[in-house]
Amino acid sequence: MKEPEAAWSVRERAWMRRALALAGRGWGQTAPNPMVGAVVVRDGVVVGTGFHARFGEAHAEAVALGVAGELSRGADVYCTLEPCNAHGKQPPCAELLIAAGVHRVVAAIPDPNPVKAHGAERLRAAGIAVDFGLGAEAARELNAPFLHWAGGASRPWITLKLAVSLDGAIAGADRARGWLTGEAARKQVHRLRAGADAIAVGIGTALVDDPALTVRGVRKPRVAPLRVVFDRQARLPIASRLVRTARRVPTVIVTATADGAPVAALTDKGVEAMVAPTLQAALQALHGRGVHHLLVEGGAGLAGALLAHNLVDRLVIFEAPVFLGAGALGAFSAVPAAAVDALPRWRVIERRELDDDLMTVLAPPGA
Ligand code: AOF
Ligand code: ZN
Repeated sequence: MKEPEAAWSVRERAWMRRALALAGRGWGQTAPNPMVGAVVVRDGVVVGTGFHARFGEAHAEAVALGVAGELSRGADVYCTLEPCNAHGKQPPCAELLIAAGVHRVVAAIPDPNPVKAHGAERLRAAGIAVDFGLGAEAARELNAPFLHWAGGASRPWITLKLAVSLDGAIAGADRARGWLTGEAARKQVHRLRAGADAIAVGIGTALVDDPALTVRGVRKPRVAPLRVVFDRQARLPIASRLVRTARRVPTVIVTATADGAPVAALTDKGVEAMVAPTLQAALQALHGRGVHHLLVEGGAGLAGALLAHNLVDRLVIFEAPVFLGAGALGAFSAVPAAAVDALPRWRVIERRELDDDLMTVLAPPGA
């Protein structure tokens, strides 16, 4: 549902946009908590800004109020999330806002965390006006994995990322893999990785690419994402990069059975074997061990399985201006056939040019 953004003034929207941009500076640092930003405005002037910089550290409102100091009295505060209402690692922001004597709070979305929620009620009881909804769509998008988890989901939020050619392929006829996209797109992939709790590939991709699945060239996340290979028969080579570094970066294979020499050889090198009979069971198991955001990086088989079962929450396509031509491996060749007169349309959330590549972020039909 679209929020009635028009109900807000241009300046209000700008202040919330600023709060959202501030929130984004916590990218990769706040999980399993959300990213939050806050802007304190007094007489039309921004007098304090803040964001939740790292899990366990000060909340956005506390930082922003600290910057504003005495100027907080009578001010309006723009928050990307409802101010919290209970002691956790940090004191309740609602209390800080009341003590600071603010006039009004504008929050993009409610806090779904039952332990911390209802800050708005507390603020209103203290005579502070609270409005919701400004910037809600962007706030929900920024913290989608957190909201998905807090909403009671039993599997991780899943982002499927694929780099494709103009003809929608991920590999040429010889099936050799190489980089299709340029430097800027690659950097964006590493940023995506930094925002995920785990990064997964299918065994086919692991065998052909020998990927490292680590975060490089961007700010390191607070916790290195878990590396996951969907590998029913435990075919991941002992000499692969993933296995060679498994003692340094946690690495899991999802297998059909824990028995047999191949699994034993891998676990001996520090790889964890997660036994799951189905894709759904695997996702549930990953969720159970704290993976709220799973980034899947291919290949075509795993992508097809996820799409066939409606398990993709966001699709991120990096399209490079190249052709892979006849006999190429289509990125979506494993997706079930569809009828042309009833094609559900994906919703475009963002399109961005990255040098001469094009990134498109999509939400599934109906979501
Ligand atoms: C806010 N402002 O900046 C953030 C909030 O353990 P704690 O005390 O850090 O609390 C974490 C919870 O607080 C988190 O799950 C979410 O509900 C809320 N996050 N709330 O008012 C903030 N980061
Ligand atoms: Zn708080």
